[in-house]
This record gives sequence, C-alpha cells and structure tokens, in this order.
Amino acid sequence: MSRAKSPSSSDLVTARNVDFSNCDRELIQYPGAVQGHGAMLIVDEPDFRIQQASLNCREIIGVDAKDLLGKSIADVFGQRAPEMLERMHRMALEYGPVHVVRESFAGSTSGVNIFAHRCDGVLILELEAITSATEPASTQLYSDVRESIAKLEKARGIQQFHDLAVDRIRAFTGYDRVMAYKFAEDGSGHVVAEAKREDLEPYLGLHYPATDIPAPARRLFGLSWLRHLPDVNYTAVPLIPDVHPVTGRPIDMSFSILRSVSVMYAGYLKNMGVHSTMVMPLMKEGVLWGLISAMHHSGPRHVPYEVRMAAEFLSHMVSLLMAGKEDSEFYETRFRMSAVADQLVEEARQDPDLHSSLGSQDRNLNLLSLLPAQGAAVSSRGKLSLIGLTPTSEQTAELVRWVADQNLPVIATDRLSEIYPAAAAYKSVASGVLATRLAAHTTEMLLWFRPEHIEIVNWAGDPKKPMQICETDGEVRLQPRASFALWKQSVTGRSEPWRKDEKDVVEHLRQALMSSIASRAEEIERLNRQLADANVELDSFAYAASHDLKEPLRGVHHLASFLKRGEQDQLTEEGRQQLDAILRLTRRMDDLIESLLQYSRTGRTELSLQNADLDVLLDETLLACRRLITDTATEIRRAEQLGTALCDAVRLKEVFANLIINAIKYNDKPNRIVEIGVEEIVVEEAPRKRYFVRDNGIGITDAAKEQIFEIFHRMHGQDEFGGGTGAGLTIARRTIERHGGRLWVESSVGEGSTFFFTLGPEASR
Ligand code: BLA
Repeated sequence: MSRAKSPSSSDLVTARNVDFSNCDRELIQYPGAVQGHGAMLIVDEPDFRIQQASLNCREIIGVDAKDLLGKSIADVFGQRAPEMLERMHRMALEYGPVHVVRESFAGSTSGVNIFAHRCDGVLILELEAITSATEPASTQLYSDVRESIAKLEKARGIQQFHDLAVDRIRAFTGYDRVMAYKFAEDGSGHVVAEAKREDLEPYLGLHYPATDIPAPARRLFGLSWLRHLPDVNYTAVPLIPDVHPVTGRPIDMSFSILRSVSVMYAGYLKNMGVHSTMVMPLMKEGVLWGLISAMHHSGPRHVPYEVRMAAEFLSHMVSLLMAGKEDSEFYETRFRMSAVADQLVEEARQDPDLHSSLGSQDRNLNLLSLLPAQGAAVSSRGKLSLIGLTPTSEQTAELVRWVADQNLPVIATDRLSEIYPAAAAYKSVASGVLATRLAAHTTEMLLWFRPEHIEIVNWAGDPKKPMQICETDGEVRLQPRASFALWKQSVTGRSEPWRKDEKDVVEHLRQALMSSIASRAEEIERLNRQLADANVELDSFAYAASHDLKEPLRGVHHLASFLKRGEQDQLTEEGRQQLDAILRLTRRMDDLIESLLQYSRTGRTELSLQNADLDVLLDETLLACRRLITDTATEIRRAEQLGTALCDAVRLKEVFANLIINAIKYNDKPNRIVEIGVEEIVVEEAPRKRYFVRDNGIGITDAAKEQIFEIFHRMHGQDEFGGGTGAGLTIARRTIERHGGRLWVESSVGEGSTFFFTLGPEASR
C-alpha cells in the first residue's frame, strides 16, 4: 500500500506493518497515500514548486504526477494562479484545510474544489473532484441549519436533543444511519441516539470497546472537525516521491481531507457492510465527549463540500448546545435528588425505625426514589429490608458484612464481583452497588443495586469464526477479534456506573441521617438522665419512708407481744385471736417494709463489679437453698459451665436464689425439675450470653407475664405456693437492669416457665 517510512525509526507502526497487536500505535497520520477521489500536491514556499504529487493527478487535473514534479503552481493553474496565491496569502493555513477556489481542468467533468493548509512546514494542496452535478444551494443549506439549531435549542432533555441532532444530520447528509456515540471514562463507548433507514438493524444502546477507536484516531478528532470516507473500497493512491525531497520526511496528513485511512479500520467497515462514513467529534469543555458517526450501507456516498461544511457547523452547534443541555439536566436531577434525600431524612426523623421509614416496598417514598437503581436494601439493628431487584437476604447479609469490613463511609462500584468475587453469583441483579454506612464499626447501612447492563457489538462478525480479508494491493488479513473476546470478558459483570452527583447525594443523605441519629441519641440520653434523677429521688424517699415506718411498727409489735404475754388470761378467745392477727400483720408489714428497703437499696447503692465465677456463685446459691430443695425433692439440672462474668456477685446470687426459689415454689408437679444454664445469642451483631432458670411448674399466662414483675403484685393467695411479699422478681429485674442487662420470662401455662437474663454488653461478650 504505502511505502512511507517512519520519520525516525524503522520499527514504528505504519500502514505497512500494522496488525492487531500494534494498531493503537499506528502512525495513521503518515499513510503516504490519499483516497482516490482527489489529488494531493505538496508545494514548497515561497516559490511554490511542486515537490510531491499523488499518482492520480492525471485523472483529476489531466497531467501525470511525474510531469508535475518541479513545476510551479503557475505552470499548472495558468492565469488563475495569481488569484489563488493571493487568496492563500490572506488565509490562515495553519488550522487545517481551507477552501481556496473551485477550478475546472481539462478532463474533469464537474471541476475540483481546491483546499490548502500547512502542516509540518510544508504547504499541502488537495484537489477534490466534484462528483455531483446538482449541489444544494447554499441559501437552502443555511435555512436548514438555522431551523435545525432552533429545534435543538427547544429540545426537552438531553435524550430528545440527541435524537433530534442525529435526525437532522441524517436529513442533511442523506446517510443511511447517523448515530450519537458517547465515550465512557475507560475509552469504550455506546450509541446514545440513532436515526436510520428503517430496514437496518439498530445499533442503539450497543457498546464498543476502546480499541475500536484507537488513540491515534482520537487524537485526530482534536485536529479536524469532520472526517469523510466517501468509498471504503477505494484504492489508496501513493505520493511520489514517498518522502519530501527537502525535509526527508513523509507528509504529516493529520489535517488532510484526502488522507488514506488505516487498513484496519477500512477492513472492519467492510466486514460490517459499510460503504461510506462521515464522523464528527462532539466536544464538551474542550474534551472529546463523543462522536456523531454517519454510515452508508447501500453504496459509496460522496458528500459535497458545502453540505459537509453545513454538517460540520451543525455538529459544532450540537457540541455547544449539548453542554448547556447536559448541565441543566444535571442540575435538575441534582436538585430533585437532594429534595428526595431531604424527604427521606424527615421520614427517618419521624420514624426512627429505618426499615419502615426508608426500606418499605409499600411506601411511595423509599430508598429507590432517590436515584436510578433497580434494588435497594436497609440494614439496621441486625435486620435487613429488601426493595426491588436485589440479591437474596443471605447474600445481602454477607455483602453487608463485607462492606462493613471495608471501613469506608461510601462504597460505589459498577463491577462488584471484581472486588468481591462472591457477587459473581448474582451479577445479573447486582453488578453495581452503592453502599453507605450510617455509623462506624456497625452494619447500619443503606445499599442500592444495579444489574449487569452491557450490550456488546461485534464489528467483526462472530469472533469465534476465523475470517480473512484480502486487500487488492497486498495481503491484509484480519484475524478474528482476539481483543474483542478479551473485552467482552472484561465487561461482563458491570453495571451502569454511579455518577458523581449520585454518590454526592448519598453522602449528603448519610450525613443528614447520622446527625439526626446523633440528636436522637442525645435526646434519649437526656431523658435517661432525667429518669435516673427521678429514680434516685424516689429511692431515697422510699428508703426514708420505710426506715421511719419501721420504728413505730416495732413499737406496735412489742406492745402487742407484751399484751399477749402479760394479759393472756384476761382476754377472751376472740381478743386473743385478734391479738395474734395484729402480730401476724405487723410481721407481714415488716417483711413488706424490708422488701421496699431492699428494693430502694438496689437502685441506690453502687454495684461492686468483679469478674465472678458464676459456677461457684451458683454452688453457693444452691447450698443456701438446700433445705427447700431436699424438702421438695426437686431435681436440679445445671449446665456444665456457666463461665465467668463481670457482675456484683452478692447481688447476682440474690437473683439466682430468687429465680430458683420461685421455680421450686410455683410448681405443682410430683417431680419438680429446675434447670439452670446458659445460651449464646446475637444481639445487634454482637455475641451475648443469656442465662436461664427453667422449671416444669405451673406456668404463667401471657397477661401475667409483665405483672409478675410489678412490686407487691401477687398472683396467688397469700399462703398459696409458700407466700412471700411479691417484691423478689421486681428486685431481681432491677438488679439485672443495673448490670445493663434484661430479665424476662417465657412460659406456657401448665408446662413451666423459663426466666432468662442477660448481663451488660461488657460483661457477656
Ligand atoms: C477509526 N473507528 C475509527 C473511527 C471511528 C471508529 C468513529 C474514526 C473514523 C474516522 O476518523 O473517520 C469506530 N465508529 C466507530 C464506532 C462506532 C462508529 C465504535 O460509528 C460506533 C457506533 N477499529 C476497530 C478495530 C480496530 C480498529 C477492531 O473496530 C483495530 C483492531 C481500528 N479504527 C481503527 C483505526 C482507526 C479507526 C486504526 C483509525 C483510522 C484512520 O483514521 O486511519
């Protein structure tokens, strides 16, 4: 094809040695050849002598290339030459080809358009044959462009804008297919809008790997605003001589209209049944955002220069207007998202249970309202709520633990299984995850999921089928797309990426929720402090009151005893019985006061915490109760080991004694059984122990389950089940609560009850 040598080193990649392994390094600006629909002359300055010419000069201007070498422009263009030179003199030729003049030569039917520009220190003239006899009037083009711009300005939203842009450009250029193509950060891209002949298969939504538009091709987009390939099946026409006689270098055709394109690219276009293309870059803020790409399937298509100018101008306008449309859509979305975030925070403030305030499928407003995602989850207080399309509860729970381990406030990935391989199992529902933790070191978390979403296009047909294409001038063989297979693999398991504004709004939500949780915690602490103060007051009152009651009661009791002993004989039988009743009632009153004192003491006095061996503690308790145990022939079953716990040993013994005595007393079975043990449970993600005392006794009705913990509340007659003041369980519960734990009962009437208690988190980890 071309005999161009690289400028400096022979192992640079040029059209001669390009293949799959090196096409991203091909020096496509030095093809050494032009497309056949025009001729190229390389002219030196200031004497305007022709140094190089393309071999097709005879077809275009009626003179053989070799006869042109060394001639001056004046020799070729005759009397038009001074005008041409004068024009070129006035034009800025450094920024790419400008139209100088339209010229007719002997042999050319409709004439040629002549373009000039300077590159790498030489003047390049391109003479493009005019093929179509009927060219659009420029006034018509102008009003079409105006109308298109007016419509684009009015478009609502970015999608409508792109749809309209491709539609208008198709109408202008008459191409079978016009697409808007958007690049992703990694250089791959996808078709965002398409206007096409109806019978063609759609490419809309398809994704292409970065390698399809290699870096050298992208670089050229920064230099020329429109690239036109009228006939993919052209025969490349070399320049003679192949390097510039003065500079010794091949010609840099970066800006050229006629530059012969890479054989790799031409080969792929042929594979796809494309005959002609026209490509224009879309720029946003000086950066390549995407392309407008036009393809013709039904045959070659040579777009006249005037139409190209109009299309180029229109695509410039598309670039400029697009930035504004994208920005306003961006701010609109951002505004909407922050409004939803604020609403969610308000919901959570009113209902602190995040499962019902944020994670409920049945509510109009939930996590899914915030941003585009197909699924979401709330993880709070060791529970999960799932909304929409999500992994299973088990999978989500594991994922939550993994995210918690990452120790980051927000995690956003569009390829979860690459960093967390277990997610490969559910990539179809959650290839993308955006997760945020509401507190450090916990699994309090909100998550959003996006499914795998990539439709991949296959330029080269089936990548598994070997395929060869022979260029007429030399053997160019295109292999099956090895790079394609790799890319396909690397894009599975990916979702639509999370945008920066989406991550920002989640961060905003996280902070707002955290400060609302923090202020709630402060409120709770304030109430707790108030309650504690009130309790202390109440306890001191109870203590003082009961203490003061004891004194007169003791007096009553003594007097009654004296009376009974000294005046026994003077009393009637009835009087004696009444005296006995007084004595019994004062004793009972004394018991009650004693219980009350004990109860208030439980609240008032400091616990003396130590790491106690609960098995020893239980031994001592059982020893103290041995009379009752043997008298009732109760069978005691105990766990092998209760282990140790941080507690006040004396108080805990009282609790055990109270529970064991109750278990024996409230039992009507011939063989009474009391079992004492411990179980492992998980409370708010932390392992805790719960101790229990289980009996096969009379059981407790549901209604009574809380009443039994009320002070002096007796469920049975005073003398039934061994009597008692009815303060034991109240005191036991209070003792456990002062240890930071909980005491409760589970029971079924007639079969027995189990009293459970936990100790504070530090004590029972
Ligand atoms: C160039 N490839 C291009 C260009 C586009 C694409 C737009 C620039 C064309 C121009 O400047 O005129 C690709 N066009 C697309 C894509 C869409 C589209 C993706 O409309 C989607 C809708 N190309 C391949 C493969 C290779 C390759 C597999 O697909 C090589 C392994 C190479 N593409 C390649 C080369 C060029 C190119 C070398 C530069 C061609 C040149 O300007 O010389």
